[in-house]
Amino acid sequence: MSNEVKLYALGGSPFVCRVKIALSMKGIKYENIEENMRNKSDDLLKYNPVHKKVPVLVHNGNPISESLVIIEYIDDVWKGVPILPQDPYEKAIARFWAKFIDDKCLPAAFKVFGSNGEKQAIAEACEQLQILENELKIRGTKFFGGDNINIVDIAADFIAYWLGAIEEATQIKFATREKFPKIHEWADNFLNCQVVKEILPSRDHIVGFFKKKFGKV
Ligand code: GSH
Repeated sequence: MSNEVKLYALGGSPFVCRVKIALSMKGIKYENIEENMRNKSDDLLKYNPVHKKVPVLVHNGNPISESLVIIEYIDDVWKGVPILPQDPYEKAIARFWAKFIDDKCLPAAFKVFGSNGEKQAIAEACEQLQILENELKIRGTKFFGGDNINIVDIAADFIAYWLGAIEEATQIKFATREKFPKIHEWADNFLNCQVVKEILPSRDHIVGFFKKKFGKV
């Protein structure tokens, strides 16, 4: 099978980084096409007319959108290191937690910064993070994937890396190591993975971006 792989991307995006980590785990070479969110390319609008967002993976001309869907596609198409569990029940559980991160944790965290650290928003975000904290405690494993990262760890890249950078940019700190020791320990392990380290944008880039976004400069 010919393998032309293109990724419509944005360097600082946690969703794009999810896909880059998955591609890197499988050793897939691809063309990175950097988008400008203020002037989206015709190709991006053509390939993702519903959401008009990055990442979009285009494999042999076929576009796929939504980072978690793309990761599943990558895992289905390319053999090698598995990104989702093989066992159907374990796979369903992994999908559940990846969805929980997207549906609950991320919106709650964004609400904290969007509301300039409103007390209620912080309480709600802490409630969601506490669920992840408890889950890590129950599992007692290095990663959500066990000894190695899987789709849940990748889905949580925002929590491991972006959250602390945005806290620094906004000076709104709520997800502290004291409150969430397991999440911090997991994040340290995750950020220490070679495949993750090689992909993530610089922390300064993220802090600078969010300082501007939240009017802190
Ligand atoms: N649920 C999507 C995914 O998982 O891929 C979220 C993707 C997303 O929010 N991408 C942002 C984007 O393209 C960049 S971080 N935003 C453009 C816009 O909102 O106009």
